[in-house]
Amino acid sequence: IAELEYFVRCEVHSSDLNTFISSIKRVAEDVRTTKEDKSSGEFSWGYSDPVYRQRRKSIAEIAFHYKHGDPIPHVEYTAEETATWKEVYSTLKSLYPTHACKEYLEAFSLLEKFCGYNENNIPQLEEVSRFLKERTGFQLRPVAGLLSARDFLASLAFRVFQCTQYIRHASSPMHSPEPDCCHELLGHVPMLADKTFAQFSQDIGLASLGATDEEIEKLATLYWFTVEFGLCRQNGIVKAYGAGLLSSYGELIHSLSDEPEVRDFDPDAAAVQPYQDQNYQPVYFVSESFSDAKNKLRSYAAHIKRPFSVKYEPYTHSIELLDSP
Ligand code: HBI
Ligand code: FE
Repeated sequence: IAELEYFVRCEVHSSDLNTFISSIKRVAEDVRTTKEDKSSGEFSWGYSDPVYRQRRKSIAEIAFHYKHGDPIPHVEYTAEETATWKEVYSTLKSLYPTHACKEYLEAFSLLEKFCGYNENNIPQLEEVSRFLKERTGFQLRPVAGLLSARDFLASLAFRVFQCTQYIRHASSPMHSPEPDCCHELLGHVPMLADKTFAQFSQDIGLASLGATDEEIEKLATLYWFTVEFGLCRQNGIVKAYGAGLLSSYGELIHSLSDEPEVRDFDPDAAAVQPYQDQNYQPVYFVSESFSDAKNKLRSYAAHIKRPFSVKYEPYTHSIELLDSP
């Protein structure tokens, strides 16, 4: 804006210079908003809605003040937010019986029974976190938005899943450019209730500790093609287990259609496969089972060069360093 103003002052010599400058400022502001709306991170599709921005700010406060071990504060969702949830929930739910893997379906029905999952209620993170802790030891931690891959993966090593608590803007219920509670609660949570999948997730986290930036990049890509967009074969039929699929009506259908290329899961290939974050994936990886995926990931992780090896100590929830120099 300062540059534009300088340019205008040099080039324009009219009596209504100030009017002209304020119109340029408005254009510049629009350009800035549109640009930021396209990127993810702290800017969302509701960026130009002041009420939505204020709401995001107040829910973010919960995450900023949160300390490990605290109960996660309850959020009183508005009628508009619950209506957005209802649209997402009921639309996606109609696809699950045919498109989701059996581990997902089993956990989903437990969440409906015990955790307030239904189309008229956005489940509370505290209740869901207590459920997961009992099932697989995973706990949720409220987070305000996207973290770096290193920070995000490190918490998985401790069976902590960083979970957003706000919901997408009401203007586009079936699409969100960033994670929101629909993505976390419908995509990630049911899978984290499965023992083997939980172990797989923790193993990616453990592999990330002490890894170089290049290795983190590869692990984040591996995470993308498994935890976010993974497929698996069950009784000869391909089903979805990735959270990015199970929280997106369009991509869930696309992933199981005959459009995309589908390859057998191989961590070495998945870790370097270029991916799409603006469009549907052209390639997916299919695992034979979660224990097969976990074993393949473990041998992949064993080849990562690192200054130390680590072991998770489940009794104290801590990481033990092995053969450190
Ligand atoms: N941050 N809050 C949050 N949620 C995610 O799902 C997430 C993240 N940061 C990075 C990330 N996911 C992945 O893209 C991988 O880089 C690990
Ligand atoms: Fe996710």
